[in-house]
Amino acid sequence: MKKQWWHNKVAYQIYPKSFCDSNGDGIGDLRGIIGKLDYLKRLGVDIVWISPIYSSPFVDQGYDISDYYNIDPLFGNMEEMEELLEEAKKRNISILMDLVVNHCSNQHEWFKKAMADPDGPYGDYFYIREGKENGEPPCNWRSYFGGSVWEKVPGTKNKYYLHMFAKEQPDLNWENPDVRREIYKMMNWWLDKGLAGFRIDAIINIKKDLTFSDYPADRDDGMCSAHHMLEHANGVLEFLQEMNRETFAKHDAFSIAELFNYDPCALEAYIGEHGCFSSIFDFSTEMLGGSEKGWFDLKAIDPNLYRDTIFESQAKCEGIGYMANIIENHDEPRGVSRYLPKEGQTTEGKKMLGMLMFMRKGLPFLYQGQELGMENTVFSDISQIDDISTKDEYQVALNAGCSQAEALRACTFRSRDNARTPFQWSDGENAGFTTGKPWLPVNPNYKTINAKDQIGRKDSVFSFYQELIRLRKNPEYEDVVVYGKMVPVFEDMDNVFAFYRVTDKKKLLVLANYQNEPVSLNLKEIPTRVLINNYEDLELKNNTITLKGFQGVVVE
Ligand code: TEU
Ligand code: CA
Repeated sequence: MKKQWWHNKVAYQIYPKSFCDSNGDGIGDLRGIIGKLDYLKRLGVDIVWISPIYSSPFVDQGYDISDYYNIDPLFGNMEEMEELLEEAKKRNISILMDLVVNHCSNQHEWFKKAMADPDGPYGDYFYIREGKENGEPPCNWRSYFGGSVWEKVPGTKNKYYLHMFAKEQPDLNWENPDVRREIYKMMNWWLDKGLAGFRIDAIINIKKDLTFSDYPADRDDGMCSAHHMLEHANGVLEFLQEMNRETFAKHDAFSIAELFNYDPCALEAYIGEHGCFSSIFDFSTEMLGGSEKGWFDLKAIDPNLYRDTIFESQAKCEGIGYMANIIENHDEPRGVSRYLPKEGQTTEGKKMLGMLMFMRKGLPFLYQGQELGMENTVFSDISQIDDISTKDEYQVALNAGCSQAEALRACTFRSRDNARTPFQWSDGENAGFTTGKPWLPVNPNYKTINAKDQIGRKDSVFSFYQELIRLRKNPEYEDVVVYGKMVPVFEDMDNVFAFYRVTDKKKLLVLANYQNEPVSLNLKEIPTRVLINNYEDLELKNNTITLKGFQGVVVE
């Protein structure tokens, strides 16, 4: 694989509303981020992706953009953004913004003009179609956030516009070259400002099945999830190659896509040497346990399945491209609450999970608070939920016959708000996140889980992540940690997650005991050095290693 500047880096996602509030309005902001750059540096972060900070009515927390050229006043202003870029540069930190161009906000001027004159030039910036003769929407696709993807154009007899997500997020018509030109212009404008690149939102959706025809219903509502449309939409790569040519390539920018439901045969076209993106997130484990029925039907994730899924995903991209590894993001529950069995949700278990993420091949992409072992929060009532998606899934669960208590339990476990609670900086008021009232309640466990307690404490989750990062950057091990081939071992042992990382010169063995019971493993060679260990001690006799419950080690 051709080496790239970002391969040996460590990336970090900031969810700006919940990171750090500098002015006491209860909402995180740019000044707050600037003040925490040294914290990120101390952890060892090189690349930071900030979720949307553009002007927005916040129907979907900034993923509904009303002006791509402005910073929302909630977060600050353009001068502060420029200051952030400068301050980050001083610390060798690259900044990525979120690129949300499948859709914009219904408050964007393009959409307002389109609604004022659906047959005029701006009407063609969106997908506006005639409804069926009986007045029903053009087809039966269900949006990702529930209900039809079609919404009536006000003041028309039978015209609808398309929205894959909320009705306040109308989809942009990528078939229209003017739209593409406008988008590229905006991207280049930001890249010229000194941005290192973009994280690209929901991008597979930009290509539609232009027949807009009905599909077989997959729920009692007579509709069919919009993601089925993707199987019938051909040609997304042409748009993406053009986007790469017109923007990223010109700036040597870093681009990482949120890519779901893609054709696996096209992996090379996405992230190969001449691919249209630098990288994509590996979401293979995020998909586990999912159900067409809804969140209420989620299945628990077994450690063996977790392991096998990761091995499979690694094998798929070996020699093709370099994916980014995560255990969580702002759309997911906290990884430690989801991928560790209850008895493993301890400091050791959290470290083990972090080790497995950092030691596999790919770019480690931390989500804010992961480095502290932040956990899912508790919700006692649906009214405490902010997230548009959770609200919909709660309704889906009720419609399917769940009791209110069942629906709440299912949806809160999966809720995106778990990851969106304020960052836990200290055990002080509001976890040190704000001096005002936080926009989303702080997780009550902040007294025991917070940065102030963990920074500098040798046995903390934070210090362990620092160690993992130091190993990745240690000149002696960098090559094997960054590029070493991943070779599974002990795969037929239940709850043992183990693999080699191998180059011509070095061989590391990563071992994790994903259960409470100790396990003894007979190794082919006697380890020469222990590089990472989430416990203080390690039982090693000749070539037999005995791991305690949820113990994880890296040995040479
Ligand atoms: O997510 C796209 C997406 O397809 C899902 O992960 C989605 O979040 C999920 O179905 C809802 O539970 C991206 C963003 O990451 C997400 O925050 C936005 O809501 C979405 O796009 C729309 O912009
Ligand atoms: Ca603020």
